Amino acid sequence: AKRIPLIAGNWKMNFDHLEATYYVQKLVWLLRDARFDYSQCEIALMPPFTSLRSVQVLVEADKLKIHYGAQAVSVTTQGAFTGDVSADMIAHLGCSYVIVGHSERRKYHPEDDANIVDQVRAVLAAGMQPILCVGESFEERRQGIELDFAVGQVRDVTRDLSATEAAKLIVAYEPVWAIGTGMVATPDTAQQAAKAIRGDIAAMFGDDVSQTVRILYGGSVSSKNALDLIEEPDVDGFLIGGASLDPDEMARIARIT
Ligand code: G2H
Repeated sequence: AKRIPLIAGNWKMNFDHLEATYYVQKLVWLLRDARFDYSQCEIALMPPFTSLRSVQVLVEADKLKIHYGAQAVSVTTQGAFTGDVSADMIAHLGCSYVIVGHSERRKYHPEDDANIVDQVRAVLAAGMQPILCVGESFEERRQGIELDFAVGQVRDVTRDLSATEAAKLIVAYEPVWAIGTGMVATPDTAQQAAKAIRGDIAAMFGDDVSQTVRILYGGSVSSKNALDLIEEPDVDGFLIGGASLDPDEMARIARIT
């Protein structure tokens, strides 16, 4: 494949740092037991901020081949912003990725497109890769405008990026109606959206960039549906919520992918 698949476990607000340590040890042990080939599929964990240091210590001490990142980031670099965490603070913990614009952040926090653009810039400036989440709600799908909507969300955030910056982007197509509902998108639905997004990235930044950018599917992914989804040519991996909380499930999905 042109692009190495990425499976990213989005833990959301789950696990304290001790549970995180136990989880990482178990996952790595399961993958070792299965003789998992890390060169064929990249694994990333996205714990809450409070567990990032524990994950870093384990990964560095044992030279583990897993990556990790944060679920959100401040748009400012430092100062009087109570409760915020800067991109440099996250990068200094060895993070590779930051999730940006997850639908739960768009809903529960004042994250609009302008704020999401600034998060993307902050992540890139700190030398990490943003995992930009987009996806339509049920209402847009009912109106038949789901592809335009998801493509438009990517375009709104990326239009001012340089091609070099855009090439570092990872997009997660997560239809809101599929998030945490058990209603997974069909492989065809995921492929259509991923293809449309890749096509628009090609129109904006050229073929090289569009063939580099990994486009993940997210929304009720499990070991039961991962195989059919990953066979689609434009689906380059998964952003996994609920199922990622079980290391056995995460290991199964990694092996399938
Ligand atoms: C979508 C996804 C992970 P879940 O939010 O980002 O969660 O797999 O639980 O639908």
